[in-house]
Amino acid sequence: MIVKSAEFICSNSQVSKLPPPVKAEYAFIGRSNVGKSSLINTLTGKKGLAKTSQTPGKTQLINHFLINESWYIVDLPGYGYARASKTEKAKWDKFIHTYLDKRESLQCVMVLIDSRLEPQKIDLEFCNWLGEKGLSFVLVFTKVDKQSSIKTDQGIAKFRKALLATFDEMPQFFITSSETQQGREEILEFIDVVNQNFEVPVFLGSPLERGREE
Ligand SMILES: Nc1nc2c(ncn2[C@@H]2O[C@H](COP(=O)(O)OP(=O)(O)OP(=O)(O)O)[C@@H](O)[C@H]2O)c(=O)[nH]1
Ligand SMILES: [Mg+2]
Repeated sequence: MIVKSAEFICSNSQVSKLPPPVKAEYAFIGRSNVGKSSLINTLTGKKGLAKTSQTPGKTQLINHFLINESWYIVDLPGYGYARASKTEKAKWDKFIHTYLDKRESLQCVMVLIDSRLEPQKIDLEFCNWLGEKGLSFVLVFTKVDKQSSIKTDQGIAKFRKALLATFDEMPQFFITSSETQQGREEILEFIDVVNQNFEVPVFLGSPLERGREE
């Protein structure tokens, strides 16, 4: 897919104020500092589109970016920020879980995993939560430019092993670097295919009041 346009639409702290759920949407989520905002800039080819920072906890709101005037990328605040208080963490959980669980136009959750780290409990727990909710997700291993491809493969094998404790199979995954653009085409191609099957959800009541049918 060629990205012809990418524009910032809105930042939200309330799920009730999101844009109408009438366009296919892809949420980028993962631990604080994993590289969500950087990957969004790489995918869109716009350097300053999503704000990045060396300090974890930069993205605090749900940010919508409209791509090619037809689908959304959503940048979410990172989870597992060590210095966040218990209250802040609980607030994050509620806010993000409500968004993920209720957003009818959400096509796929892109779960970013730092390729250099041992499998992290918080990432596995988050994948398990997505699995329990029946939400589609893929894994995106980030920052692979920082190590050899052998190390990356070993890291992915470890993550796969940890995930298979609760899942029957490894979800689809991508190997990426925002430095070298590795994985960019593959992710855009994946989104392109999913977009082609998108149908605008039919609402019976207010979309935000109606729970997802289990
Ligand atoms: N070498 C390298 N550095 C990266 C890559 N992706 C991100 N970074 C760096 O990692 C840091 C965090 O990147 P962000 O994109 O802001 O991370 P984030 O996940 O959006 O962080 P929060 O918004 O705080 O949750 C920045 O210093 C980036 O330059 C990558 O693929 N390779
Ligand atoms: Mg960010």
